[in-house]
Amino acid sequence: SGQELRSEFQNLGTLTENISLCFLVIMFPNGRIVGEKIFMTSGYEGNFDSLKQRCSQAGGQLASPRNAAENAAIQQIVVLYNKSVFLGINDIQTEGRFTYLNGENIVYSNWQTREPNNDKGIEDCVEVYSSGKWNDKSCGEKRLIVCEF
Ligand code: 293
Ligand code: CA
Repeated sequence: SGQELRSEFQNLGTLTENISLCFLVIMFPNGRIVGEKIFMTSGYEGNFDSLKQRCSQAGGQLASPRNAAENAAIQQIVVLYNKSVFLGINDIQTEGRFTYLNGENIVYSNWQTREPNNDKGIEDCVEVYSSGKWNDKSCGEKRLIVCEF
């Protein structure tokens, strides 16, 4: 009947409102939305391989900012947790050529002055400081996880 249809639509309305509310609660304070991307941390800290695996396991990938707005969102999480993060960017394959996890050369960077310096010849991963600036760092160090979805 028309009345039954109306009440089903009302149920759908309250369902989407509840889902939206759950989303906002989860996004505060662990996530940031930038355009089509969502950046999210779980608070976990580990080395590059461990972070990469965890993001992938969750159906996302390690944060890979492609512009200043995306980098600023990651920076906000670094500041909030007071912990540097590792990006989904490295020069493991070819020293000095930084790529995303799919092997594509990076299209955006925000290096700190005098970085990347490949200090001691062992720095192939990229950490983000609370300033938002990047430093190449040994992939074996432990940093905060931020995934993108
Ligand atoms: C050297 C010189 C420092 C620099 C550091 C980092 C290590 O110790 O100025 O901050 O390397 O690049 O990743
Ligand atoms: Ca460095």
